[in-house]
Amino acid sequence: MPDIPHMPPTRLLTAVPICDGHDSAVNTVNLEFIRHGFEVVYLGYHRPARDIVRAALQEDVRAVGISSYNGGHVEFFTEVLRLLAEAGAPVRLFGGGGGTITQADAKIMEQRGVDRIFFAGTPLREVVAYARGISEEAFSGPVEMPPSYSDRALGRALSALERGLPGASAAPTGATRVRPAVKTLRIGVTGPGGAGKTTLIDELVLRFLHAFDSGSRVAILSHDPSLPGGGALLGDRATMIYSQHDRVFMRSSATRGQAGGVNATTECASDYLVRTGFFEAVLIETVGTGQEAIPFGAKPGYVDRMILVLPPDYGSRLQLQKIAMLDVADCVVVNKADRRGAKTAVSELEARLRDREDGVSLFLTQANRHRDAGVDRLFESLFRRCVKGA
Ligand code: B12
Repeated sequence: MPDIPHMPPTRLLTAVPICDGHDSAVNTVNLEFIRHGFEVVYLGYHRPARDIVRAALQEDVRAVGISSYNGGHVEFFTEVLRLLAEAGAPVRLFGGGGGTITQADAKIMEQRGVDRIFFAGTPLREVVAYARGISEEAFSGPVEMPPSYSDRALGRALSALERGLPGASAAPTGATRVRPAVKTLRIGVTGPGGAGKTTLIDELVLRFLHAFDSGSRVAILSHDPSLPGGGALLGDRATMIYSQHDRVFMRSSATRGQAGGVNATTECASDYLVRTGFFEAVLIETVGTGQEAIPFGAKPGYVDRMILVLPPDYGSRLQLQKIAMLDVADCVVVNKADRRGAKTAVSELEARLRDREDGVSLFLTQANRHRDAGVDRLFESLFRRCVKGA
């Protein structure tokens, strides 16, 4: 067994099944998990079994927890188990659904391989104790890398990189590029919390899926902050629609004490994804950042394009003088174009960027609007070269 330098937080994934909008219980359970030091990838409600399993493999979680209140739980949990088994992933499945999952149903589910069902009124400390049991197990055996470079293998490789395991930084062997002539484009997306970075990325992904042929894939490395106790809610997937797709590989990471918007292994993880040759683009989304952050390094940094996303209400013109990214970003996006002050923001930014001699483009977008022309322009400016070559 290789030496494990430190024990990172245990990663769990939680979700609510398709046709079910009861997310109150899962939110309560998530909060309890992160308070106790777990990293929880939350997929949101109304999620098909396939989305849950794809996410579990890419995120390389130890266990999946499902909260189901609208019935059909026996079939739904069974389908998740079937897809996990098909992928050869030893991921535990657990969950709850108040009084709607009867003792008799739970018995059938457990016979089929569900690890544990929690009934109505279970004290949350019992749920946490169960998850602690999983984390102790997680590090008791050797880390085995699957032989092929499936999503599961990529997910495992990124976990090994995070833990600094020996040999983890090697590129997969025998990988062939989908388009040998095209260099993987690395795009860093940053900006303050609430600017709409995740929605903008999801819209760029939608355009990617339409513009590129069905063999090409895109990767996303997204980040959320760790709490002082080590737990984190990794919730970007819950707000994404188009990124729940087989052609998208997404990994959610916590900052784990690193300041600046990403974590200590992000650059390494993006290098790894580039070296696989599987992706046309790797998009890196930071946590909401402050004025002094330059998360991808000073220019040229480790990405090919740096995008700064700002909401129109960044404050006064004076605030713009203090934002370090305005000196290095390749694209500045004023998102939420429908908000008051968006046009003023554009002219103030034009003035702020006027002295930049290295070329910077300014875009006005409304990412939450379908087919927004500003997002179209941003996509074309990023991918023009690649799309033409497709
Ligand atoms: C709150 C609620 C709502 C809220 C949901 C708010 C929200 N955002 O979640 C609202 C009012 C919106 C709502 C709507 C509906 N509801 Co409703 N709702 C409930 C209610 C009253 C409570 C559920 C709840 O959140 N409990 C709080 C949790 C924390 O407590 P708990 O259930 O005991 O949870 C424990 C364990 O079960 C377990 N657990 C639960 N989930 C998980 C997950 C994990 C990972 C783990 C580890 C553990 C775990 O841990 C918890 C800790 O103790 C239940 C009745 C009930 N008493 O269960 C009906 C109930 C679930 N709803 C019901 C129905 C029918 C509906 C509607 C279809 C009504 C309608 N006709 O419009 C809609 C559907 C909404 C949708 N889009 O899916 C039915 C379902 C019937 C069925 N399946 O046979 C129920 C049972 C009410 C009833 N008796 O008829 N509902």
